[in-house]
This record gives sequence, C-alpha cells and structure tokens, in this order.
Amino acid sequence: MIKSQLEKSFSNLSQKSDTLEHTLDEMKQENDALHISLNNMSDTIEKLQIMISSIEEGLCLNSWLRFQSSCYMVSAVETDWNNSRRTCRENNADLVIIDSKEEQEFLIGVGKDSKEVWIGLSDSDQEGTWKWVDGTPFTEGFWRSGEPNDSNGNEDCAVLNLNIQAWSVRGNPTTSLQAWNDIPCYRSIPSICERKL
Ligand code: 2F8
Ligand code: CA
Repeated sequence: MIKSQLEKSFSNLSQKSDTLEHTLDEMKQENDALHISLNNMSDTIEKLQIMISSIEEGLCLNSWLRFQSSCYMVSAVETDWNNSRRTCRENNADLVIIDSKEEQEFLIGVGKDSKEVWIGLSDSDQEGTWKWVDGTPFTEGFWRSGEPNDSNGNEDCAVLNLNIQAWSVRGNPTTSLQAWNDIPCYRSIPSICERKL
C-alpha cells in the first residue's frame, strides 16, 4: 500500500518536474528573444538620436534666425567686443561675418531695435588692416561715409549701425549699404552671432 502510494507520488512529481523543465525552456527562449529585441531597440534609439542631431544641426532653433546657409542670433546683452565674441563661440558660433550685400541687407532688417551691434571685424592686430574673426580675407565693407576713421586713435572694432533712420536724422545720411563704423572695442553694446550650417 505504502509502496504504491509512493510510486504514485513519484510519478506525479516526475510529471511536475517535466512540466517545470518545459516551462523553463520556454522562458529561456522568451528571454533570448527579449534580449534580441532589446538590442534591436537600442540600435534603433541610437540611429534616431543620430538623425535628431543631424536635423538639429541643419536647423536654426529657438531665437536663431535662418538666412541662406547660416543661423543668426541678435544678442541684446551689452558687453565689449571680446566678451561678445566669447559668448558667440560658447554657442557654437562667432561674431557675424558679412560677406555679401544680401547678408548686409538681411541683418539691417533683423535688429532694428538696437542702435548698433558688434560684428566680427577688427583691426586690433594692425591699425588699418581689418580682419574677419575667421580669417576670411577682408575686401570692401559697407562702411558709413567717413568710416573707419579710428577716432581718437582707439577705434579698432567694427559695428553695424542698425537704425539707419536714426543715423540719417543725426545729420549723417546713410543707407543699409553704408552702415558700419569703427568704435573702441571696450564699449558695451549688443552683438550678432552667426553659425554657419
Ligand atoms: O560719426 C562720426 C563719429 O561719431 C562718433 O564719434 C564722435 C563715433 N564714436 C563712437 O560711437 C564711440 C565715431 O566712431 C564716429 O566715427
Ligand atoms: Ca569711427
């Protein structure tokens, strides 16, 4: 009697063990499949992140404005030329380099509220030799009549005069293509940064 009960229990346990082993095998297979799909998802996320970065690099986000293949930011922060340049560089940009009539006209239109802004042009290294911040050769600029004049012998940084009307009213007739002046680099004024795409 006891023997037959034991045999029955043993048989039941064996069956349970087989079932458990089978379930374990299934769970292992499921686990392997989950690992594979997790790896695939990680690959997809990585690819999407690369796509997002490249889309962002090709866009002008937040307060940056797009013109041709650059983004521009008119900064209202008033500081000297060197500090303004540092801030542009911290934002993956530099002070603006104006190398076409179209760009000059676009910039005059974007910052009408500021009187004058720093641009990326100076003759600090050698008086009278104007240099763009990125080493682009300087040919001719859009200077106001009579500028640059190195007034008092200490004007080595260039500004763009944005409020053409105000400058004209002050008895110095000017146009959007005659809107640069040289002033002392230590003056605190706003600036325009440019990031080339
Ligand atoms: O427009 C002539 C002259 O006007 C000012 O000096 C009186 C400017 N100086 C500043 O804005 C600091 C000169 O740069 C300019 O040439
Ligand atoms: Ca001047």
